[in-house]
Amino acid sequence: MPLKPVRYIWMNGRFVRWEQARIHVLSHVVHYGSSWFEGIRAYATRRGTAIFRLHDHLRRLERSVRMYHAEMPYNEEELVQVCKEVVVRNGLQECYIRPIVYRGYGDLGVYPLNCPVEVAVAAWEWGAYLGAEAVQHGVDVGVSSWQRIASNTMPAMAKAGGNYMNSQLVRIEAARHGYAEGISLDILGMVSEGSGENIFLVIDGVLYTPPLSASILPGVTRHTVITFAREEGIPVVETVLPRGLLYTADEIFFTGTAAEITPVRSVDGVRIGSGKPGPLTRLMQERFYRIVREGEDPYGWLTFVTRRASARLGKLTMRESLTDARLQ
Ligand code: PPE
Repeated sequence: MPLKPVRYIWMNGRFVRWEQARIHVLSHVVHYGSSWFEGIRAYATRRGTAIFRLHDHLRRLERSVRMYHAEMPYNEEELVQVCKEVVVRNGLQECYIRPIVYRGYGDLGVYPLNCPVEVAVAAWEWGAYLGAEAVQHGVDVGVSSWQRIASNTMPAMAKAGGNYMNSQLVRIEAARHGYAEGISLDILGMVSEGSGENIFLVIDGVLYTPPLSASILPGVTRHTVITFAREEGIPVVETVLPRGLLYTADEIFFTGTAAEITPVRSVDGVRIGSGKPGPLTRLMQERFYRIVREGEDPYGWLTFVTRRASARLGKLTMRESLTDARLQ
């Protein structure tokens, strides 16, 4: 999917034209993968455009940065404001928002702490992540020969640029084998996650998902699904899952901001359930779309990007803009 440019990207305190949002080739991040990012979706709900779980994504971003001894130059409230403005100024109704923090230009060599920590927030229209039919009909996936990074190599819990070197290998291999996505096992051979999604298995009415100790990213969508399931009275078990379960589960689905809730139709050519999205997967999708399409928000997960939208809801959640000096 080639990027479709919009007008502005926010970079280090101001909006610049999309084409001008550049960094120096000797920036630390280019050489050593030193970046941390988020992927967030804004939806055109019936009540106006709203960003899904913005605060939770920004909190994870701050933690990712902190794990690498860096400090966020902007606080959560500032970045909330910036994310909203990026959507509004680009006239986007529904989009993907990408805040990225990186070590910039100034010093080179592995030791990173003398480089500036910089921040940019971009947004663009991004359709279905695993193919147009994926959410509806499910995807065919394979177990990767690449294992997921281990707890004592790099923290999988941090959404760091460098981690995605591992994800890229998984994704390339999957594509070579004709799969939409690959599933990584951790170094003990237990199920970990997709290259860009968390994974859930349904077995005899119980929802299983790997724990943080299986080198997963603590996904916001994963948490969303766990919340729904508990409310529905469906038992949720976070535990280590041996590979064999991937071939015998009644249902399997991926969760992620980009992938949303995508059913898995087969693993390594073995059909999952009937080969069609199962009832629990469907229920989770329904609950999810009720929030992001209908704009129902019992959990306070939606941040409406305009005053009108939030006013219509009877709560004026939008603060005054950050000073224009900062955002111009
Ligand atoms: N695991 C990984 C490795 C991952 O990259 C993601 C998100 C998740 C789990 C799910 O996390 P969450 O989005 O909070 O539910 N992957 C993002 C990046 C995809 C990309 O290609 O870039 C995403 O879905 O936005």
